[in-house]
Amino acid sequence: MSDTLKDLGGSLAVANVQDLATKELKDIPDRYVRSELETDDVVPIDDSIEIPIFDLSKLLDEEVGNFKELAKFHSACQDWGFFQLTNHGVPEEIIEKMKSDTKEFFNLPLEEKKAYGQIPNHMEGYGQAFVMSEEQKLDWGDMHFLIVNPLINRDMRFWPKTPTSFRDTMDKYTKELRKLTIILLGLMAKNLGLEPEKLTKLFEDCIQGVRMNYYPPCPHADKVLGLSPHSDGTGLTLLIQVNEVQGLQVKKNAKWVPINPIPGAFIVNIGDVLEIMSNGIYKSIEHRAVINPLKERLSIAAFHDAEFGTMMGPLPDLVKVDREKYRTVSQTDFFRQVITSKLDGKSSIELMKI
Ligand SMILES: O=C(O)CCC(=O)C(=O)O
Repeated sequence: MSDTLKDLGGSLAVANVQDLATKELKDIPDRYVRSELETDDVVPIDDSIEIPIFDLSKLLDEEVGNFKELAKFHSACQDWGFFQLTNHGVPEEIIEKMKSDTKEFFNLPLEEKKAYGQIPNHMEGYGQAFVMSEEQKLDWGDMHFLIVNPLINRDMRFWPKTPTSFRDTMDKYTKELRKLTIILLGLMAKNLGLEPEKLTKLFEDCIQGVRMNYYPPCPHADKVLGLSPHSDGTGLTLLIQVNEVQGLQVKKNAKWVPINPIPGAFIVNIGDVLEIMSNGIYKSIEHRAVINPLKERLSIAAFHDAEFGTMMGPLPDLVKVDREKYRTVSQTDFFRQVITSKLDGKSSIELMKI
């Protein structure tokens, strides 16, 4: 059994998009042009459809009687797989520092960032994600990915030294997010009719990875995608936008619904691992990032996965009450499948379905 994500696979090296965007391109290189955007159905941003919003203090307030709120939370995890979370308890100054350090990192000269570049067959570092073939369409964005927890799995070669506060900021930020993840999983477990520890103990020393995304503006924004449609091949994702540029969209009833982030809130989503563990009661939802024609956009996604060595399959208590809907595989096999596939909607989890 693997206790590392090293050498499970990596992405092919492709052009740096931040750099490409500084060149006065007459036309967008063909590999970035996404013809599907011409026919995709996108819900207007001012439409009344929006992902559910929860106030964590209300979800936790047993004195006031949080049954109704918890019931709404359960439905949101079943129907949307996405929600915004306010009053989450993560100190604002830690979030703001994480945002400013991330911004400063992407503002470094290219050569400095490349010192933390991806290496073959490995998923961490600065570069692009999930490029598996020379023919594959490319995303209009760069990213920097780090494994942050378990602490022993940190590979400091990829951790920026500039800004000088980056390492400490990342440490503080992700510690807060691990605590928040356990709180949310405890609520989900209760809603699934489980003793909370049946789920939370699997995530105690969770595998936590952070992807910082940088999407440069593009004069042909309607032709490119910042991040291809995908569901997260992990447990729970907590995302913040670094600046106020909209770009995240989730798929609901075959339409793309833009998310309007609430300042200070986390955007939370269920990943494939929670869909599998909940035996399909909760859903991981396809999402993507679009590009702004004039402004850069930055986001920080923190992924939380069960501890190393956890088998990937439905929780035993849930298959006592319903037929088993997903296969159970080793975590290494599961991760290898996720890491070595291009982002393609919910294709990875489809392979797990019985
Ligand atoms: O940039 C965004 O808003 C989406 C990021 C995302 O989905 C990811 O990093 O997996």
